Amino acid sequence: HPDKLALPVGTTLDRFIMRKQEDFPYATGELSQLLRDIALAAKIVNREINRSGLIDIAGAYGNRNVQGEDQQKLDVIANIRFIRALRNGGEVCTIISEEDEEVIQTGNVQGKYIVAIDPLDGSSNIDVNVSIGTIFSIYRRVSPTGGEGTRQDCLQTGTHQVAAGYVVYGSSTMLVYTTGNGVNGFTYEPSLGEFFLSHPNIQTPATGAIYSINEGASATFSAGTTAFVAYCKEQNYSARYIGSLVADFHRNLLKGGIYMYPASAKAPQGKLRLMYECNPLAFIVEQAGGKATSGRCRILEIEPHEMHQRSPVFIGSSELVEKAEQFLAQDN
Ligand code: AHM
Ligand code: MG
Repeated sequence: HPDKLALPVGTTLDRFIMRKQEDFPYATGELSQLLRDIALAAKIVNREINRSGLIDIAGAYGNRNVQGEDQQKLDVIANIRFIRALRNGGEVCTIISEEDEEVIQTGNVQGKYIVAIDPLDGSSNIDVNVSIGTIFSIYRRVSPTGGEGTRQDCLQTGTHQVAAGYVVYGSSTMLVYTTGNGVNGFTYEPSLGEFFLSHPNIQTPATGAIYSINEGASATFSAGTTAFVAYCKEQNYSARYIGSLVADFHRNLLKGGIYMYPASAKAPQGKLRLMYECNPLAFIVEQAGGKATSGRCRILEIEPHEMHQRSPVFIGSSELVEKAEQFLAQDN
């Protein structure tokens, strides 16, 4: 589906979503509404994150909440906020969240969409003021409306995503998403409470000079991963690893590079979750011209059999991922 109109930098997210919807003559606007619900929850979570450093100070002034409860952890708050926004929005029948063991039925039995979400990824970074993120993925339900979303609704392969995105809460807060028609990035202007188009039609460089992996675990890497990391060093690539997936991914998307969370002797399926982390970022990277593989196959084609399933992932610039695949072939 060709882009009928390119929208200028500075377009608000709401307007952008509305105009994109006009490109699809039969669209009912439900997906647009769902994207706006996510953006609203992101603003709320952004506010909570920015205030988090103040909580102890406020506490010191006797400003604790009336019940004297301990402040809830931010990842729990983010989970509650996103679920509430999706429930109130009405378009989503079922949510699966990295924070919840079980599926969440919203009660919106007419809702046509399923959302998979990691509400606050990299939460170990909060205490040290490092960027964190939200990652989401949207599917159309396959079961008929009128009842709860089913297991099959929730366990669709990544190729069935209708939209995916992330929010990075960093030096600026940004929302980046795709509906399968390119990738666009929006930067939050807190004084106006709006996201503005800042990165239209993101294309990731075909190659790059950054590799991102937790090398502390190198003793447990496979032969293929070890050889590829050695190759990156021979090429004099820069090592960059924040330890916050969204931030590492976002940097490499814009600059060119490869992010890896491999299988290891300790974690044979790697660490990252297929439904909440690998699939949404794989959809985005492919839409931006990049690639994502598990080392065995394309991430988006992995058959999920369990909500919280993990997968190894090698994701980023197409030439670097292809190079990694060559080295990883020896493990298969
Ligand atoms: P989390 O979902 O428990 O926050 O863990 C995911 C995070 C990612 O943000 C990051 O890329 C990865 O874990 C880092 O893991 P490690 O410390 O093993 O390198
Ligand atoms: Mg996570």
